Amino acid sequence: MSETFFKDKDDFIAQYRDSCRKMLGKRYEDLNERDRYFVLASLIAHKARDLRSSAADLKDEKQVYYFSIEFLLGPLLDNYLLNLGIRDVVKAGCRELGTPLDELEQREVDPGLGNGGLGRLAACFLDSMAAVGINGHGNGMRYRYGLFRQEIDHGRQVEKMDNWLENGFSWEARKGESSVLVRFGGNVVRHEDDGRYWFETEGGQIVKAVPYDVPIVGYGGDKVNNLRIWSAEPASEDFDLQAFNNGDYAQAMRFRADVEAISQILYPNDAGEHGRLLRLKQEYLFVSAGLQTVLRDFERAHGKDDWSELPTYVAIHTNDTHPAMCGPELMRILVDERGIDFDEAFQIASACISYTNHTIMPEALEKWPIDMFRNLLPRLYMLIEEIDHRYRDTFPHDRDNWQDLLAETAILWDGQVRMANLSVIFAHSVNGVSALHTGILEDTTLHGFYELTPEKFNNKTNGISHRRFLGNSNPPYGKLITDTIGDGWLKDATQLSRLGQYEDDPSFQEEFAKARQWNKERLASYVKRTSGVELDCSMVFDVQVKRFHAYKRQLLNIMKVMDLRNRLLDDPSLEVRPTAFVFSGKAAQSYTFAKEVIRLINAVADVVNKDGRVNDRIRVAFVPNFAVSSAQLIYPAADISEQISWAGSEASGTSNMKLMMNGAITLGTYDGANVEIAKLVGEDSIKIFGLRTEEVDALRASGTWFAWDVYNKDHERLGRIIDQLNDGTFAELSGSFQSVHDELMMSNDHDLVLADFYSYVKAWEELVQTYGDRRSWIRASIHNTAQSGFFSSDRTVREYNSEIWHA
Ligand code: 7GP
Repeated sequence: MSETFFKDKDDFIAQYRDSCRKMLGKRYEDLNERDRYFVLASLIAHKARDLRSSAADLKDEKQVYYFSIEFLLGPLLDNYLLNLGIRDVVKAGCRELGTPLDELEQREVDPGLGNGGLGRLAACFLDSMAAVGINGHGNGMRYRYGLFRQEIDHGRQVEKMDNWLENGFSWEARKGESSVLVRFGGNVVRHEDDGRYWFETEGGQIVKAVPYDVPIVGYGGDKVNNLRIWSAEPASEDFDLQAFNNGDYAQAMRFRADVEAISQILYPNDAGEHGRLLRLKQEYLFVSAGLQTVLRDFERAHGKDDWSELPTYVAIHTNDTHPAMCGPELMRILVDERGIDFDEAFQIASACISYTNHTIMPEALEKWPIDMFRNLLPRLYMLIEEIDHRYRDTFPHDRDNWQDLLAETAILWDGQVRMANLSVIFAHSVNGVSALHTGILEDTTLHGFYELTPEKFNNKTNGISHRRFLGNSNPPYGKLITDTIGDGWLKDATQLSRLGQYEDDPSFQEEFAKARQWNKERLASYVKRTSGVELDCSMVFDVQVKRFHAYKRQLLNIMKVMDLRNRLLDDPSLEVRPTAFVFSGKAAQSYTFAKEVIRLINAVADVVNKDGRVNDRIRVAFVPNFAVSSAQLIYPAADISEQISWAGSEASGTSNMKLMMNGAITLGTYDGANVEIAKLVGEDSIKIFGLRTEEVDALRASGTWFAWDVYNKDHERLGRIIDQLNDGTFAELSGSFQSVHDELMMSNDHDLVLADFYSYVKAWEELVQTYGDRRSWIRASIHNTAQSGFFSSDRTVREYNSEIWHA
């Protein structure tokens, strides 16, 4: 592969120099670092695009379209160099020219086109689909501003605009000629001719959806797929010419701004934005524009007559409910624009569409008020009403509980359009993202559907791109692995299991320890730079990095630190393995509780880190602005991976996989994919604590858990921590934590922080104790990596393909 791009290092240097002149009219020597990065990225992007056009998708092959409102790509340069097999040549060339590759990479923008797990999963799937040879393309949104940049001021999260396009994005190409029109609002008009009738929408707001394409290079470079992200612009025929011609520029500009607003921002909530008109517009924009393109490509390849062939050549995957309108929109195009009969159109749509659920949090199950929906998308609403009507009409009335089942599964209910129900009714396949989660969908969240159509349900345990999260993120460990078992693991992650035979090998262990140390130092210097906190690299690095959410229980973690501090102050001779607690993650702007927990962590950090009585044994760091790029620095440095959501709340989790792959030991509950990690690594290489799902359910059902009882009976220890939330102990930085205190107590410990507290603290203590036995700890670390091959997203997309997409 590599030779087709650059014959050798000198050839790379020659091409790079040439690009500097052609792109910026300057010599390499006269460019600053940012421009040097820009030229390098553009050169590689150019090669990737070339590769894509020369390897155009074989038209006889089935294409998978992965519809997702988020793709959290992260930096791409290093990933592309690895996938194209030119990382070494480029590295050597850059070094010789003057600016080392890793310095150039610091200049790269980290596109925040996603919130968290769901968006990052979509990006991992793109990498894996291309790697395993599936024609799999992304379809999403190009937000002008990505997820906010997080700054910390006096412990508080402050949100700043993420102007990620400021210096351009070398990897994208605007495809103006492939723009399509998308209509909002208007009136549906019925036409009739010769006994045949059809519908057309007239008027309303017409928006031009403009695609930007990002080539997705698969490992080995054999397959280059496409990610298409859409931007909204005023359609020329609809630009407010009247106002413009009359010289009312302000009015004309308002019109433009109104349209552009649709792709202006990513909603910063990872759980539900119902009720916001703009969000509904975003959802329809990328669904409608994406489907128009899909159908046009199908027609070009297969002609216009046989639409029953569509499912043979096209699979449409809907990533959660945000693209749920794929079903009705596909029907609208088939029925209104291609003259297909209603029932047949439904069959075709259903055979194409599949759906993944990513959360059981009730607040994240999307619902839209019917009025709003109907006004914005009148024709789509008509179709949904008709589908709902037929669903009710043909509902099997022979079951005792049919009325409950119908109430649970109908699309329209209580003045709302229920998007999860819409998704399930259209999809031929419905999946959860871990074995436990799929079970909960079947038994609880989507139980009615499971009773009616069990054959639709299946599990696809999540995965991660091992190339990015081990290969790119952890250079010394990656190199050690390659030196030991060859580089075949980059293509086939199951080869990591060969590390099994080195778990007890002293020299491998020593090299592993060195790599870990290097990663810790790299992280420590980043933490110092970004948060001011000094981390001692001989400490245990205990890491919890993810979105802030009550169910993920960052509060439980920081309360453990508060407890540790209390005990050290009471008994200075207490033996505690020196530990650095590292937190990172963002909270939705409007999620007050989660933001207060961030402030609490920073307040505890402030008190602990400067207290000479305890800071030799505990340190706390909050790393601001968690993003893919900082995540890649954190995972490789972790000794302990905190995965402590209450059992039954986390659909899967993926940071658990990224951390274990890098050799961290999981301290976790039996939740999400932790269950599967535990099964794979065995109990010596993971630490499980806390209530199990059945116990959580039973405790809640029993009505015998009272937070105030715990407080009263356990005043010495747990009660003391609860008091410290609002007695001023941590108030110096920016006040006390009354609202956290109240939320914990008034919700009667909804997230079982108190219920799991002792089990958690005990598990943590036992775990860090074993850190002292260096050899057995390192053995367990290597064992985690060796068992992590299963969690490559290559495996996940292969399962999707063989059981759902059949591409
Ligand atoms: C997340 C889940 O919380 C996480 O457990 C899972 O690993 C990940 O999806 C990928 O499947 N959910 C979201 O990020 C999310 O936005 C709301 O859910 C729709």
